[in-house]
Amino acid sequence: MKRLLTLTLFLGLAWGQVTAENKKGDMEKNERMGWWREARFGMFIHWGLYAIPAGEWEGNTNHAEWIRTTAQIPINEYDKFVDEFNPPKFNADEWVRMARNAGMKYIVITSKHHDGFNLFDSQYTDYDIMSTPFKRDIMEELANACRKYGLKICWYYSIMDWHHPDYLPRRGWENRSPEGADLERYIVYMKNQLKELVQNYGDIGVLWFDGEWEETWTHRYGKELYNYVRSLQPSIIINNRVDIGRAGMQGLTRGGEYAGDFGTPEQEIPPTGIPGIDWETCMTMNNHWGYNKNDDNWKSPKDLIQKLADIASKGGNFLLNVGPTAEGLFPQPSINRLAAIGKWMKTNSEAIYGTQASPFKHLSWGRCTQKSIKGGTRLYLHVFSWPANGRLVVPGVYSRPDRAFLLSDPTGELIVHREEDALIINTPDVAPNPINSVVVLDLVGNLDVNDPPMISAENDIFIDETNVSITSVRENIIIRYTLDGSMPSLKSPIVDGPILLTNTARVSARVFRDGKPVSESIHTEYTKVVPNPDVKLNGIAQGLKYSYYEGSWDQLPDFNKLEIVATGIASNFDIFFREQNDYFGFQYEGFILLPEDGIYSFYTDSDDGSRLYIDGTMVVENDGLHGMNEEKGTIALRSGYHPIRVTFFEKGGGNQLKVSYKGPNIEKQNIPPNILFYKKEKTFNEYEFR
Ligand code: FHN
Repeated sequence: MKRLLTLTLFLGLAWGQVTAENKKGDMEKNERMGWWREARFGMFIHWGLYAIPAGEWEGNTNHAEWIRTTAQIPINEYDKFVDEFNPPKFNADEWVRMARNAGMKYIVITSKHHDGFNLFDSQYTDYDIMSTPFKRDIMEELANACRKYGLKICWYYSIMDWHHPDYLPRRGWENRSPEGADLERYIVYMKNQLKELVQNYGDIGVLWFDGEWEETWTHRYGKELYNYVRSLQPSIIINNRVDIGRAGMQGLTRGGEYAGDFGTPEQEIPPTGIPGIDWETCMTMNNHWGYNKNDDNWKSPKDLIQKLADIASKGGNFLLNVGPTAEGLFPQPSINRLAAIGKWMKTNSEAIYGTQASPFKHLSWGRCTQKSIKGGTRLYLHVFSWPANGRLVVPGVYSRPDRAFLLSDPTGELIVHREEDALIINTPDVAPNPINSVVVLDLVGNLDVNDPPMISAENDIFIDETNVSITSVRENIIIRYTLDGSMPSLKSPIVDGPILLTNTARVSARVFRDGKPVSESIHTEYTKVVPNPDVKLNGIAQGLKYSYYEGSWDQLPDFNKLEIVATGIASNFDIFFREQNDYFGFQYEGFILLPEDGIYSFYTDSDDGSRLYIDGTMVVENDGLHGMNEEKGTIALRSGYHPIRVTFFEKGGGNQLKVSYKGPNIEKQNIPPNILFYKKEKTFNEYEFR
């Protein structure tokens, strides 16, 4: 008994230690992220040697910062730009003043982009600004200007390096031997440079890594690099591209222990807010990050101002890019847009800085951000479509209104009254701002808005039974539900714990208070399915049949119609058999051995497109040109052997394929080789199901 008590005490202390450490980690992160969450708006600057060709090479005008690769410029040819880089009109104070006047609170500049050229004075290479005629440390001048005008200076740093002899892999198109290259030595070089960047220019706000997607960069490296940079400056913020957990251009960090303080959606805005997740959308003003003199496809000031409100209404930051010219100037269209945004921010920045995500799922006329205030909550109603009838309808608000006014006229008052679950604000005929007018609505007490309950279960299919949970964070409410998809009413049962389903059901739920509905209803379908039978097999061996193809595709081709370049047996879904880094594809065929009947989820994480089939049915659709992106599919299977087929293609840039699964008593993991088999002589389709 004594031993049991000791063990319990030890486990209790250990658990307490773990939770205390987690709590300490959360506190440290919240402290570190404070200024960044307050800021909401920053400037991205892509500048380097590539500004000299300005997107044009041998008649093609669609290049930019990737020009060395997209135009396949040999390294010696490209390095001639070093002797030309001499921006006579560069003025750090001017750049920073434009950022500040636009309402931006931080600047992220490319200290080193993929081409490997360093805009700062590094003692670890001559491939830097001090080797140019300019011979001034641009990073130092910009850091000083940021401190002068009260902005945070932040560094973009590319892990991928097309110049350093130790970086691997080489570009598939260039004849540059990897002989003697040592990635570990490159990582030492990177760490030395990061030490310079973090310790030679005062406190740095963010280290914005990029170029993490090539197969040589691993989770171990990413985690180590995160910890290394954190050790140099504990307060620095590091994005999720330091590690390999970013899910493609949608940019958020996939589950698991991947490093990074915030997600990095690129050129896109998440469809909804993501509670508890820090993220920042980075976006160009036209179509290119680096300067392209022919790109006149500029986003309008209206679009940019409304994007800023949209992003803030989802709890994110907006990192808006400028690509300066080789002379050191911001393009005039960029200057104009920064000024227009600044004019709007001059009146309305309170509705952006330090705000939290909207409490509403959708507003027909615009967006909403919010802040806690003494005794209640302040809603900033970003009205894109001004009401013609003088009535701004705010639906599903159950909190008591205190006051309302135009942010452009804080001393004024707007009349507010209730009509059922909506608050109606009487608005003037003319909108204060044609792009986005902010109406402030102060509410008393804890916010109580029309938030439908959440419905969840382990999977949306099941074999015998499944438990469904229906919850809400709102106070003094009850939840009623139906299982036939009908609208819950006062006659519907009340949720008092998990709901056991033994048949297909369309679960609907709605929040009630004092006998009245106080939310919209929400629905989710759960389907009872018969698991696929396994196949009878004999004469099998471990491994997968693979076929290797070469070609240029923008989506998965029908490989069965293409000429096979090579074929063989692979132990797993390996792409190492490829004979080039780009323009290739694979098809893997075999059988997976599953231990028990159940619902199995399969995942492919790939750059570029991939698909996964079980029993001839497509379970995962992850096709298309994209960075590393993971998709999932779920299927009910009997224990035993099931045909599995995976197709994959890579066009250009990074290339990786990961195939994982999850099942009854199986945590999500890469599919291990020991459950993959192939049939020696039969083709893939000649099997009868048991
Ligand atoms: O390849 C880079 C690209 O040049 C640019 O720097 C963007 C900005 O986030 N990041 C990578 C593409 O995802």
